[in-house]
Amino acid sequence: MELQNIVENFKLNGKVKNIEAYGNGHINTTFLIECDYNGGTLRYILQKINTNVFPNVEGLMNNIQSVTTFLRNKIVENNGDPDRETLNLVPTIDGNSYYTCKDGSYRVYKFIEDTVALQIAESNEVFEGAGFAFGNFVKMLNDFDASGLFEVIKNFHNTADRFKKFINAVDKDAVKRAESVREEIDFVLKRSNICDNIISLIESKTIPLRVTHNDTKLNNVLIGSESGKPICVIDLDTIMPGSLLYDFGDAIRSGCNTGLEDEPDLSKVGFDISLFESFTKGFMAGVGNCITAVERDLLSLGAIMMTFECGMRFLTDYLEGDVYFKIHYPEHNLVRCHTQFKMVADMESMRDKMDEIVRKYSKV
Ligand code: ADP
Ligand code: GN1
Ligand code: MG
Repeated sequence: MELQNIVENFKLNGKVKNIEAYGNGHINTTFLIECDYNGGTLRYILQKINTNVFPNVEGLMNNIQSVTTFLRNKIVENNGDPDRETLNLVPTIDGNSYYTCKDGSYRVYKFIEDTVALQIAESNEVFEGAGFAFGNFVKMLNDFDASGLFEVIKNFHNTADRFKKFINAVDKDAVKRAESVREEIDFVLKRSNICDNIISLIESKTIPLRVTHNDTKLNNVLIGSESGKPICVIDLDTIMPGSLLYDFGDAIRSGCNTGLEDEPDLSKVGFDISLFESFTKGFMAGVGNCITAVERDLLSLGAIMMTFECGMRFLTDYLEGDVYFKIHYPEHNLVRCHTQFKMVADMESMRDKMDEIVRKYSKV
């Protein structure tokens, strides 16, 4: 079905004049819709939901609906702007949160104007702001009732389970790539003993299970184009019970890299400790006293674990024949794996400094 026919099923204002591909996500397929409206242009985001990754669209969309409704109320209470500070779903003509046809399932969000999604932290100030936004996000959801949340991807950040899947992929060697990535496989095997570090702390209740975002990549927070201040945390597909260490860790993984996640020239890739300091400062301010002392002491572990896990996921996907992440060329997942492993090695060598920084900004 043409995209034009699909968008006719949503309650858009104005007349659709253009639809084009948009953004840099690895999972969904995102489009920008432009409408003529009152002599100007009104924009929306259309997304085709990746049902390979999210087979239960109903459960996924119920999560997003309930979390955005909850956040809206919080933002109003805090005298914020609920039309910009959280995602706003545009309902279908039938009043549903998504539309399904033979081509797949689609949803529409209001476009948040005058913002940018950054692939790389442009300055310490901007990254400190992102830290505040993600810390505050965990804080805002502190009293959200998680019992109605559907677990969209089971074991999403269970690194021990990810390790098992990795070993299966190596053993199966579906596309005969294992031999060519022996070094990368060894990098993972050498760290097999750390894989259950976070999950066992959750299971023993040493750290709390919270409602977390779980995909706190830098480009999942929209930044004001003029102000450089964080405006809205987006990409709410993976909101689920999880650990604060996941959210802190994944943001460090993506934002403290001096290069892009898929930079082929590894001399440009590395862990920037000054960006780590900025993010930590912002995150601590945003999360306030919602963090426990045990969580605080594990933040740098979280950063290493999330980066390691992500590199292992890219390598697993490479071994399985690129069935999960969108790729733009055959070695793309391997290139991504290399950047993550370089970051892991850098962080391992700077762990003490990272811990010192965390303590400097700790409020608990
Ligand atoms: P994916 O799960 O594929 O990463 P995202 O939901 O993160 O998909 O969207 C992809 C990109 O689209 C974002 O990085 C951002 O640039 C843009 N985007 C998404 N939602 C909005 C919105 N409501 N307003 C403006 N830009 C958006
Ligand atoms: C995916 O959806 P996106 O592009 O923000 C992935 C994350 C990875 C990230 C790596 C649902 O995030 O877990 O960390 O790519 N999302 C999902 O860039 O698997
Ligand atoms: Mg995204």
